[in-house]
Amino acid sequence: MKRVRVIDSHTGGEPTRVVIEGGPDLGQGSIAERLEIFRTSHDGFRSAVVKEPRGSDVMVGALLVPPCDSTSTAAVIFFNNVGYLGMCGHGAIGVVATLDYLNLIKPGPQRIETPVGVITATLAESGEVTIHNVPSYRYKAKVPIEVEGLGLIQGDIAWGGNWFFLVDGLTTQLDVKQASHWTQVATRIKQALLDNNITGENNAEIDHIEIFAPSPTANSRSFVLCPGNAYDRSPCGTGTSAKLACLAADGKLKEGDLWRQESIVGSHFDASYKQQGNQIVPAISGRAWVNSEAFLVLDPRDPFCWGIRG
Ligand code: PYC
Repeated sequence: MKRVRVIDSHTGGEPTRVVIEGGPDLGQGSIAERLEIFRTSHDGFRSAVVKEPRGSDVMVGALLVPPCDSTSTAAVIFFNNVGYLGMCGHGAIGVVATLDYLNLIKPGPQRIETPVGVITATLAESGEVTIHNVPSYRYKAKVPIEVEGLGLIQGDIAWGGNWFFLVDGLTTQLDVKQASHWTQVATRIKQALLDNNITGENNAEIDHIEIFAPSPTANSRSFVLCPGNAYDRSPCGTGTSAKLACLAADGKLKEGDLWRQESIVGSHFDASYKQQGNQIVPAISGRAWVNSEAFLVLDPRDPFCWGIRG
């Protein structure tokens, strides 16, 4: 019987479950090596923490591991219902809110290691957190693709800590009541990318799809499909980073100017960027709220101890 201490929060409606104690020992290697050990030797722990019956398809897990660099506050591996994420913006905001809740940090900048690079997350006295994400860039613009039920559409491919396909102009309205419709549309776009071997750089799978529409209260509203086919309730920190990279590449947003991204549930991230060569460093601000503290009980006699797989 194993007890795993977790703290749950949500960032703009999107949940993060931070594992505080009871996680697997992943050794002392680089964070990429530890991610590989997690994936190959402890994948049941991932599904036990985030999948039903303890979690849900929407839940993102965050395993805190000792940082490689002593100046870092933490190192974190994010995971979900189907695997592992490079970075996770809403999740990083959730981790910082959790460390604040535990009185482990004070307001100010926190260096956080992730499998795709180091980010800085600055906690304000108000509780707002600003992530300076990994450098982000547009890889390809206006990529045409034939999608079942949509015909020929086009989208940009961009990196924001995960790979995104960004589609504008499909609709003038994104309403949460139509979330299952947009899930189907985005799933068909993802399938078309796979079928046509359209990838990110170095053949990386594009596992996040973003659909944009106008918003009366923000610069843009988005629907974001995550790898396990759940949609992001937050505006997606890595997705907003990818969006900024496209806006910067198109000359539509100047360095330092504010971009307010709204999610399909109506939550917001405020964002801006700094140019770094031909990439950008996005700054994404939002707030997470701790809403649960618990011990998960992993009893191997339970037939669904490791989650409902599939
Ligand atoms: O906020 O970057 C994000 C994110 C990725 C997947 C879910 N949320």
